[in-house]
Amino acid sequence: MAQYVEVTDAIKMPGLRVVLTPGVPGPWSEAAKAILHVKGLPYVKVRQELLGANLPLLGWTAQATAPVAVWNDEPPRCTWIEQLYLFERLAPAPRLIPQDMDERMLMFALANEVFGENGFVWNRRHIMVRDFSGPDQPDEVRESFRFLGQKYWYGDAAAAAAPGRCAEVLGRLADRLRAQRDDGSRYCIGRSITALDIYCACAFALVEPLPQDQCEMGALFRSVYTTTDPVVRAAADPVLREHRDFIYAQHLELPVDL
Ligand SMILES: N[C@@H](CCC(=O)N[C@@H](CS)C(=O)NCC(=O)O)C(=O)O
Repeated sequence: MAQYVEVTDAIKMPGLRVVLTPGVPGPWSEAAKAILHVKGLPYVKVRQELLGANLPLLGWTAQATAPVAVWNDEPPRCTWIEQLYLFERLAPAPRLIPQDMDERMLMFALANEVFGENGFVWNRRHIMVRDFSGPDQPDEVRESFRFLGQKYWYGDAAAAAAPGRCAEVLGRLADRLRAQRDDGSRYCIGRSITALDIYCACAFALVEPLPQDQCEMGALFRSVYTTTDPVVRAAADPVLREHRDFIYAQHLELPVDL
């Protein structure tokens, strides 16, 4: 079990502090941890309280969500793209942002589809809210997902669009991975790992989580993460799981340390 410090203590510390939600393998947080692992960057884990008010975190970073990365006295980095630039600056090797401009533009475009606002993970969360906030759910589950829905602007239009948005992103990634495979590469772009490989591998947890011996999850979380939506399932080409398993086996920490 990972060690976490409280936000109130972390604020006073120098160096790299990363706010994470203990026990929850959220894709944005797992990707931040994975990048730090690949780069061998030391950091202190800081506790975010799942579904809590997180007032000290709000005071420190002007928002209440995880992950956040804070380096010394610099501004807190609250989104995946700021975190990637920070980690790449602190540890330039191995490079996770392609040097070639065409590859770099492609990587950020696809990464935004997976991890950006209204991308795959965002819309997959809308589907969770849709499926777990109804009157048939136990009170605690329903209230938790209603809270998440309000926090991340869930509504009828968002729910209606979400499966199609998720499926189009998965389809585009699967096409790309197949083309890369035909060209002799197991990676999303070029012939070595980029941040996009990590984002895809971590996002796939919301289609099918890693097995229990590699990522310990409670029964409720496992069922919330496992996709049952027929549109999303149909788009979950096996090449995506093969890529996730390859990236974890070759580059990331297993079992996942929560
Ligand atoms: N701000 C991040 C996204 C992070 C995010 O949305 N985290 C959610 C994952 S569901 C979270 O921490 N939710 C738990 C909570 O709000 O308590 C980014 O855009 O890169």
